Amino acid sequence: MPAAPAPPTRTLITVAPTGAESTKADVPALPTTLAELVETAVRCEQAGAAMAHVHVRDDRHRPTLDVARLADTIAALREATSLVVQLSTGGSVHDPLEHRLRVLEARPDSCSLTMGTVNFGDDVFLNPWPFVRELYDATRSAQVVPEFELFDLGQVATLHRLLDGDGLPYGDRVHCDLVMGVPGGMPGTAAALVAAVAALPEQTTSWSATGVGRTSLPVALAALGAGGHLRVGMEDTVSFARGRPVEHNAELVERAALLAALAERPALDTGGARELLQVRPGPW
Ligand code: KMH
Ligand code: ZN
Repeated sequence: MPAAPAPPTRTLITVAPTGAESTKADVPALPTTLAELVETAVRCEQAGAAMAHVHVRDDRHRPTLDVARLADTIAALREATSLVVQLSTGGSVHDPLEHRLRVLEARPDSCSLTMGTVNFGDDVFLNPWPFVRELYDATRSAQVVPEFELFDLGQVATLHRLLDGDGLPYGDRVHCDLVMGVPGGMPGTAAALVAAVAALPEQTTSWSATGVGRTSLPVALAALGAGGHLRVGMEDTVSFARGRPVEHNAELVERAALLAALAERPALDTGGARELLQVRPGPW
């Protein structure tokens, strides 16, 4: 049996500040305007985040994949922070596949790339195999580093199929994010995390985990214990604790940075994140 890889000495903290599924009306603290998003990004970088997983909203706070708006958002984030900017190609459960493919035209550093279809609460998050392959191919043409998002063990198996058949991504690094606790996906438990990590392809160079809703803390603790990185943010949980809404994404990043420091793997800075993920160097 091969020796387990040494755990990383630093923790990549990704913040997912907005998402596409919560409404501004339901969650007024959600950063949906460009000004709110930039202010959030600045504070989250100060708190220890090195990458932002970004969903963009329109003037009425609804999810949008408008390419010009995405490009303007990337430019504003690059102006105000040195965060690695990862755009969502998942969009909302209602976004058509062709709009999701066009996200790469905005030229982010990184993008999410989900390895299969999953029930998503009462909806379906659609990722058919031909779409996964087409999007993967597009990431390489656009020199965008994908983050492989894995919602269940079947998607881990699909990642093997993709890498074995189509080869390594741009930058040659394979960074995965286990998205756990979605109603329809794998549960946000330590047992599920250990099973998923054990099944990751040998080409994997780093992985993080995200627990949705009340699985946020158990998943973060399990990820740190198993040598993983962390993703936190209001895309994934809008409660800081039982009965206590999140007031600002920075609170979640601060808590993640504290947990990482306690695990003696303090937060990785943005330069370290660029090195880890091998995103394409600027100027853009
Ligand atoms: N909004 C979810 C249906 C991603 O960003 O790539 C999909 C999602 C995943 O958020
Ligand atoms: Zn997302």
